[in-house]
Amino acid sequence: MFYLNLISFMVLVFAASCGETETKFTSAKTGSVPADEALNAESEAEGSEERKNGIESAAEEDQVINAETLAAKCNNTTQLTYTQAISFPELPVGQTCNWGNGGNLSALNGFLRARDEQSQTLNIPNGALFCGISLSFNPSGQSMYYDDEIFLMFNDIIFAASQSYSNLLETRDGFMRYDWSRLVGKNYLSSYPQYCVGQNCTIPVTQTQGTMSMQITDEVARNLALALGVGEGGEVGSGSFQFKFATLGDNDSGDCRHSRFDFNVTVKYVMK
Ligand SMILES: [Ca+2]
Repeated sequence: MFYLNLISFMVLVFAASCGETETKFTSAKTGSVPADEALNAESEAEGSEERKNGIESAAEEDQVINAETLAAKCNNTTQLTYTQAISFPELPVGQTCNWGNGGNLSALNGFLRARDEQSQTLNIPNGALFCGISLSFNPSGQSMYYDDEIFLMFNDIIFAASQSYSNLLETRDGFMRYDWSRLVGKNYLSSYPQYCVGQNCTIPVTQTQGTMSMQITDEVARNLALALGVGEGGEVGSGSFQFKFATLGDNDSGDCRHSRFDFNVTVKYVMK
């Protein structure tokens, strides 16, 4: 009887302590921190040094940037605006397509053989988190002309391409990435569609004077920032982002040329 009572007592103590533990666990999970943010904070905490106090812990959690927290930051913080003029100088006929050099092949009709690439740095402040991005093309009123095909990139993410090579190029984090090494030597066909990261796009066709336009939703702009690394905790900003313009050719002296190509970029952002 004594042993039975002892066992009953121990069961009761065990049950009571389990209940207490469960209560503590539940209370630790409740609060104002969203579930996803709490999960991210927990995974971030793995392997990190012990924290000295709760204030430091809260400060580190604030640095977790993902699609949800970036959208909340953009919606709940006064957004700043940064505008910059981007200009890619003309590449005139006869001075282009460095055939056989710098990763280019010799001229050969009907194949992607050579390209010329230009870049312009976006001088946005360090720690800027993108909430929106808009491009205003041809602000000088000039239309553009190119031969044979073009790519406009933001770092390696393709914003616009006169031909989509989704069959050859890699798509990561929802964005197709420019990589010349995957294109060089491949067939140059006229059957590929145009490609655009935005909406309501117009891209002039090869060897035809025209203007480019596109609209980029705020969600796509935030995803761009995340895909380019602003959620990884480092200083991302000035010098980290470049617009790039590539013109491709197959075989003739007019290839890789383009007229001056201008646009104004406006970034809406909040500070990290
Ligand atoms: Ca050509």
